[in-house]
Amino acid sequence: MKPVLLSRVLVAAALSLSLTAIATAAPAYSWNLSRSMMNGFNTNPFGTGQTWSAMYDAAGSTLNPANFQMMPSFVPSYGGMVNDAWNFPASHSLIVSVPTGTLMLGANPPISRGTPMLHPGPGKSSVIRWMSPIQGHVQVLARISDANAGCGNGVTWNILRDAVSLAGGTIANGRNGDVAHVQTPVSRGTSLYFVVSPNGNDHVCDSTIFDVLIAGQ
Ligand SMILES: [Ca+2]
Repeated sequence: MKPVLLSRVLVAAALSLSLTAIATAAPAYSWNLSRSMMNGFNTNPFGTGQTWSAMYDAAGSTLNPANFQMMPSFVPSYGGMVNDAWNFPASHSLIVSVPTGTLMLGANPPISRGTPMLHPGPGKSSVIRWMSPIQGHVQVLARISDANAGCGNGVTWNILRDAVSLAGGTIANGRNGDVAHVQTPVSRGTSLYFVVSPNGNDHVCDSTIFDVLIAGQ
């Protein structure tokens, strides 16, 4: 092969390798609430890109995002338990939390480290927001279950896209659970809200597991 031709072949090969490298580097476009909590929960918003926020409904259980506010206080080892929490101090037990070890709540089954948990206050919803960094469609898979069957009357839960209800239900006290699978269009800045409300004003034993995976398309 002539030197000039060989040089062209090598340049073409190098360009091809370069283009291949660019084409295989894609963002994950998936958001796992537990993973985000475990990789840094002491800021609010939290998670890579700060897509998640711990919030509460300042007006009660209105399901109206205009009333949702950021949880103001981070409390490591909330209540002396292996459970880091964002809370609203003026409302007893209104928290968004994540166990930092195996969490025992009374005689209930142990709750694993990294399990997303919400506890509403008296008449006030606990809320997690995910704010979309992408334009497109997402699939949301969530499982909602009662973490404390020791007392109370269960909870209601909802998933909202901005002010629009995508899914919801009521979980009776005990170990019952619901599964939500929804698909929705999103724009950059669209919010999805994951809401746990006390089912009336009875908030006792309302610790609720809300496991969430969001996958973009
Ligand atoms: Ca309740």
